[in-house]
Amino acid sequence: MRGPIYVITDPDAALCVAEQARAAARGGAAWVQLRDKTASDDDLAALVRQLLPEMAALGARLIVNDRVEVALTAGAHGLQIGQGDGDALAIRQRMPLGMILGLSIETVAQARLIPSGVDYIGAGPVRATPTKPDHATPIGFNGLAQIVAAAALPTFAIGGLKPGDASAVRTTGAIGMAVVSAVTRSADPEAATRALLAEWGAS
Ligand code: TZP
Ligand code: MG
Repeated sequence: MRGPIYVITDPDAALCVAEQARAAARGGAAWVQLRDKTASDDDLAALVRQLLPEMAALGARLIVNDRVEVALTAGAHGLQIGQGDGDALAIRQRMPLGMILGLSIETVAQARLIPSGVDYIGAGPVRATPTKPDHATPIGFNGLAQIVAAAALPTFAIGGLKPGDASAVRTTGAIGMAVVSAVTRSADPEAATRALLAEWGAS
């Protein structure tokens, strides 16, 4: 797993999703996730196809949230699934070699039961966040450290993370941080991404 900054797009932010993805990748995000609960599969697949070469040229991996069929048909670099998005092992078996599978983890109990075939986990929310109104109970940095230890997989922290959090995240053993609003709601998403990356490097 390369690169600590993982930016997830928000269809409700001022900048369109494609421009959010480009700004994040230009700012040094190694991971860009398209997360849109309302776009049609066809529209999302078209966006993936459009962005894939651009993300690759900028050194970023393009991950699709939730939509297994979109990720597979459009050939995304990876897929992020949650606890309710289907059987990870069965999904892995449909994925081509080299495609990345991420799983969202909310509790230590879930972290102890990660199916094989998962490449990394997103653990959180660390803090409560309005970006995901239906989120699970926040785990805090202590909970994050427990999940990192239990999962024994590369772990990205997620949920309510802002500038100033890199050192606390790093201390837990997480390999990076995933953010939505800290980048997409910033006046300058590219600069915001670059600042998170610099902070991680200095922490
Ligand atoms: N999963 C857990 S929290 C979250 C997701 C997608 C949203 C994180 O958004 P923000 O704005 O970085 O708190
Ligand atoms: Mg999901």
